[in-house]
Order: sequence, then structure tokens, then C-alpha cells
Amino acid sequence: MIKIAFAGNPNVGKSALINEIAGSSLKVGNWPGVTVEKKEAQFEHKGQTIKLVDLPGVYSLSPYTLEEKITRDYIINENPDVVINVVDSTNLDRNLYLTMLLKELGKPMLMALNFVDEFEKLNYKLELKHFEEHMGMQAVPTSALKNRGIKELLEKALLVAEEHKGQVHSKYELRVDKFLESEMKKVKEFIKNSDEFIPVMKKYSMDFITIKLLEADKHFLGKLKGYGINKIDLVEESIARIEDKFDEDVETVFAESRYGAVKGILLHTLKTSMKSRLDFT
Ligand code: GDP
Ligand code: K
Repeated sequence: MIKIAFAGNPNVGKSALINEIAGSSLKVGNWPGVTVEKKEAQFEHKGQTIKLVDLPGVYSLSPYTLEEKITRDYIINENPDVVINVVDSTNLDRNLYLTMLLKELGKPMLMALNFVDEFEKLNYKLELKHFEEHMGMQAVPTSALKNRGIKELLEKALLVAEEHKGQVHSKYELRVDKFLESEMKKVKEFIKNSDEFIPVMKKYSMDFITIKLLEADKHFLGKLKGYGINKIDLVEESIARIEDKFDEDVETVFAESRYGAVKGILLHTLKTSMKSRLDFT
């Protein structure tokens, strides 16, 4: 069975896309123990069983709101073969922050650039090839409303799944600030050489472990205690260097680095026309 999870901000068209792909096989229930709606579909396609899961719409992946916890835990624990990140293509600067967070989880990913019908009405242009290169994943323009790009989205998702067969984590490269990157490298070296981290690495991506350690994420540090891992001097030293350099806490530094990466990518790949700009002033 190929499991495909749909993740994105609220109202980006996740449900609509799943509806288009799955049609009558769609079932609506609740996530275990909570009243958050769960949409799932299972069907046969070219001799394979395909399962689609609609994750709750979220802006972030902290473990503190119910929706974010469901989305984050599903992706980490249930090992979907592909995560399709659905974005509103007319609102990329806002939507891609979550994309950066999803990438940190290190699962095979594909992007659905949804609302392409609206995107075209606005006369926006995206250099798709460059955008894909910078984002480090393939992206398919779709419109759930006009039934465009739907078949291609499913076919590409199956290819991404095939490419990553038998491996839990992808080898996607994160774009972060150069200084952060060098500090992350030191922490990664340490993790790779520590036996206690072997079971942790089976579950979490290297980027996720590293960033959560540097952010001193209370929730994640609590989980590490369960693996017998406590305070790590090398990490503390890295944290001190980052805070000293940026004069901000590490969580803020990483958040700004994600926004910076998104801004840089859009600056080089997205053109909003003069005409549409004038229309809105
Ligand atoms: P979800 O919260 O991500 O599941 O979003 P929904 O699937 O509920 O879609 C939110 C709204 O956007 C609904 O009114 C959809 O009909 C509409 N919608 C979804 N996809 C598209 C699209 O590609 N183009 C346009 N114009 N509307 C869309
Ligand atoms: K909705």
C-alpha cells in the first residue's frame, strides 16, 4: 500500500484535491480520541492500493495545538510514502513557511501549487524549474476547482514514493543561514557518532533532531530523556555561539532563517505583474 498524506495551511484546497483524486472512496471520520475531522480514501490504481490522508490544516508544526500535533505526529510516526504539501499558489510567501518546517521532518515530499486558476487570473508567473530546484522538491500546478493537474499530481506522488522506496527519510537539503549551517554540521557529527542516537535517528530526520536540540525544544528534549539522552555540552556551546552572533534566541533565529529562505526563493522565481499590482492599489 502507498500512503500519501496531504499537509498544508487551512483552506488551501487539500480536501478538494483529495475529493478530485479519490471521488466516492472518500470517508470522513475523526482522529482517534479527538473531534478533529479526518478524511481518508483508499482505492486501487494501476494494481496498487493507494491510501490518501487529509491532515488538519496548520500554520506550524509545534506539538502544542491539537491540529499541529496530529499533523506532526502522523508524519513522524506513520511514515507516509509521500507528503503532498498543498499550497495556495496566490499566497506563496505565507504558505511556504510551513513547507520549510515540513522539509525539516525529512520525508519524501511533493508540492501541489493549488489555486493555479486564480494564480493565472492575477497574471503571476513562476519559474517552475528554478522554483523546484530551490525548494528541493517537485511542484505540480493544480486547480481542484477546474480539475487541472490532478492526474499528474497523483502520478508524480507515486514516482516520488517509488524513488524513496524502503527509506524512511529523504536526502533533501535544507536551506539555512550559513552560520546556522556550520553549527548544525557540528551537532550532526556528534549525533552520528553517538550510539544513544541510533534509535532516535530511525524515527526522526537528522535535520529535525539537530534543530530541535539547538532550539532546546522542551517537548523534544523530554522525548530524548526517554532514550537516555540528557544535556549535551557540545549543543549548549553551539546554542551560546548562535545567540551571541544573532542576539536572539535560537528558535527565533531558525524562524527568521526560514522566512529568509522563502523570501529569497520567491524573489528569484515569482513575478507578480505590474498590471496586477496596479489593480490592487
Ligand atoms: P482545505 O481546508 O485545505 O481542505 O481546503 P478546501 O478543500 O476546503 O478548500 C477551501 C476552499 O477553496 C473551498 O471553497 C474550495 O472549493 C476552494 N478551492 C479549493 N481548491 C481550489 C482551486 O484550485 N481553485 C479555486 N479557485 N478554488 C479552490
Ligand atoms: K476547509
